[in-house]
Amino acid sequence: MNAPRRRSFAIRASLPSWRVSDKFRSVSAQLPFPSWLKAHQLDPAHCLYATQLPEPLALSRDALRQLWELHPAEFPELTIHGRVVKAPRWQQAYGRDYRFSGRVNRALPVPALLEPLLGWSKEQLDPRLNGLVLNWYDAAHEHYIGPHRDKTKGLIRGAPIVTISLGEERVFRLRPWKATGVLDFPARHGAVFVMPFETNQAFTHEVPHFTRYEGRRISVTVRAFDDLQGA
Ligand SMILES: O=C(O)CCC(=O)C(=O)O
Repeated sequence: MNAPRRRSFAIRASLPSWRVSDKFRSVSAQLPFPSWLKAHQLDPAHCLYATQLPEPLALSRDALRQLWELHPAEFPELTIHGRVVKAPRWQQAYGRDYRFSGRVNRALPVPALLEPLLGWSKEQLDPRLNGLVLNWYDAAHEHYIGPHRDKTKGLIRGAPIVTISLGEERVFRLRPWKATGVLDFPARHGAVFVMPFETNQAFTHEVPHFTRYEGRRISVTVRAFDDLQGA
């Protein structure tokens, strides 16, 4: 067994400072999202909303280490352009199966550690949110997620996709679908991004790897799975 890596989970508890070009600075919150979410206008019709996880929900270093240990042993397989490849990160669904790229990530029961995050998301953001998908990124393995739009089949139409970042800061990068441009948002420990359904259709999102990274990040994504629709 490997010795624990001391440098993991270096958490910076600073407030977000958004590095989005002035042209796209926050304009206004659009209903139905709560007014305490900060709206970042991406184009005239689409926003990404953001906030910081409330202090009582912030996971301690010990809790983060426990969460890290939950990652599966194997990398999930993806089919990209007809080829089966291993994803460059670990992934696990909790509460609801997650179907993507022709595969099904069979859900495990939601662990007690994650229940407060799901509960908060439902109570504060959208009561339809019902399932979690975690991604574990280890900079030592150059983990990342490439540009993609979340598949909407199996999701409740109109419900947002929530991403909670834990651990090392990364960049959450958006690009307009079939157009040029990049919008970067710092995904710090405790950052919460709320992506409206329509924003997911109009923009890709990704979490790139850069050589400056040396720690570990976990993203807790919260979605509204349509139990009646199934696969
Ligand atoms: O890790 C993240 O912040 C994004 C995860 C993601 O894009 C996904 O699960 O589809």
